[in-house]
Amino acid sequence: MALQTASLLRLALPLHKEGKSSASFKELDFLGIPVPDHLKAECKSSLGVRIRDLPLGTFRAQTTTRSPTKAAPEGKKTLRKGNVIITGASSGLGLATAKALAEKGQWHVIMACRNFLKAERAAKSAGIPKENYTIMHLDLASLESVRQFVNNFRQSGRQLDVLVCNAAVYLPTAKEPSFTAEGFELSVGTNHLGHFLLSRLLLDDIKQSDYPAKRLIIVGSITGNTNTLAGNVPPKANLGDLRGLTGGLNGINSSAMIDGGEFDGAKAYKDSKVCNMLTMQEFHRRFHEETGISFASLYPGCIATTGLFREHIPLFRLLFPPFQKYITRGYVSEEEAGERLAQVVSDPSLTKSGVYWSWNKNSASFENQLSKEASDPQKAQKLWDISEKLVGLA
Ligand code: LMG
Ligand code: NDP
Ligand code: PMR
Repeated sequence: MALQTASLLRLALPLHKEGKSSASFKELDFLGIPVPDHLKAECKSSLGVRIRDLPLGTFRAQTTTRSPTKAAPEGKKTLRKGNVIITGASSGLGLATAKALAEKGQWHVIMACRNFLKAERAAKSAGIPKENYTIMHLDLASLESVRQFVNNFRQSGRQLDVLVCNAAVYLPTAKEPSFTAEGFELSVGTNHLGHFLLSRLLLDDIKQSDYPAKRLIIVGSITGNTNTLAGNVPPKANLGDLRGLTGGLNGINSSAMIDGGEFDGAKAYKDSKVCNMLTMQEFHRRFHEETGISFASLYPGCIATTGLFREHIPLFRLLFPPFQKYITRGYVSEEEAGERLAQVVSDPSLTKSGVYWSWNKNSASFENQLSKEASDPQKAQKLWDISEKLVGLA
């Protein structure tokens, strides 16, 4: 631990804005993490580990958009209220986004949640105006429930303008895998396969909407991108040749891990985020031109206080927020992260499709670069084909 502490204190991360994703790893010098040259630490003072030049792990700002929060162009004044489905809106980022959008008054939020009562309480205590939200049951760990949700939504008679795939589980301390109703490892089953089926089914509904800026958004993460320091904290995301996924991720006649390796809950989560980011790009390639829908993913910042870390050890939960606030400076509050995702839903300047959005420390959005694996078109296509089979679409 002393060694780890010393290593951490050497960290300063003057990230190279023009850094390349194909970094050369020369040394194992940070908690056993291979750190590329351009991420190398720089000692500032004995305690004051100073990390310059944020955003950390975001390498290239191709465009920077200072997004006005309330930019409502003249011509859009008569626009009807938009309908947005947000999965996992009962806590954390999803709840904060639901609140940010509902308070704008131009959105009706369908909170798609596995725990109806929890969602109702959360919406009430967040003060979301009653007329601006509806809660509908969705358990992403059951494909049957996903299909049921889609039917229920269709029966509601609402048009669908934007879908936000936000829900996720993270099981970093699990020794053994657990499984969805259909027998897929739970993190990939929920975070990727559940959302894959949901978005495939709802694509038709979004297509039919008459809303001018239709969007499908999937929440990604820095930790799935190995072109960043955060993405190099072990265990690292790696889908390999997808042999475990091809085998059904059931832990019986195939591995529970996408790459066919031994179960590791933290890796399974990061792998699932890679799937989310690959899926968004594959949607873009297949459907953007034909439908005009914008497909996007994002890294909203490190929201170190959310329920995502509920399964981590108590010491981690205690130290992680101050670590992110004062050391990495990657921390963002739930409220701020909610504003960011709300921008991707509704801001007229963030309509570009196929983009992975990130924000710098002044909360200006920019198009970020995905890792080599998370932007590999062959892998995206293979992932799409296997996922279609697993969820019963092919
Ligand atoms: C691993 O554990 C699992 O083993 C693995 O299986 C997998 O699940 C993985 O990716 C998930 O998690 C995680 C963790 C467990 O181990 C670590 O990786 C250690 C890093 C944890 C990161 C958070 C620690 C941050 C500590 C910072 C202290 C905050 C101070 C803020 C004030 C700053 C003022 C300028 O281990 C733990 O969770 C235990 C965590 C103990 C970490 C101790 C590390 C020491 C870092 C020293 C920082 C120096 C700051 C000194 C200031 C002290 C003031 C009190
Ligand atoms: P939370 O745990 O606070 O929120 C996750 C939400 O997902 C909860 O509402 C949870 O429901 C829901 N959920 C979990 N399993 C299912 C399921 N089977 N069916 C339906 N809903 C489910 O975490 P965050 O707000 O932090 O996470 C939101 C998104 O942000 C995730 O995609 C995560 O990967 C991403 N993210 C988070 C970061 C962070 O630092 N926190 C950083 C980068 C990305 P319930 O309330 O019932 O548990
Ligand atoms: Mg990470 C250098 C910046 C940075 C950023 C932006 C994050 C984000 N993390 C950074 C650095 C580090 N983290 C370093 C240097 C370490 C080693 C001390 C470290 C460790 C660490 C752990 C153990 N970090 C973590 C964990 C988790 O369990 C979290 C995780 O991987 O969840 C999948 C996590 C995260 N760090 C982040 C972010 C955003 C997370 C969690 C959320 C997510 O990706 O969805």
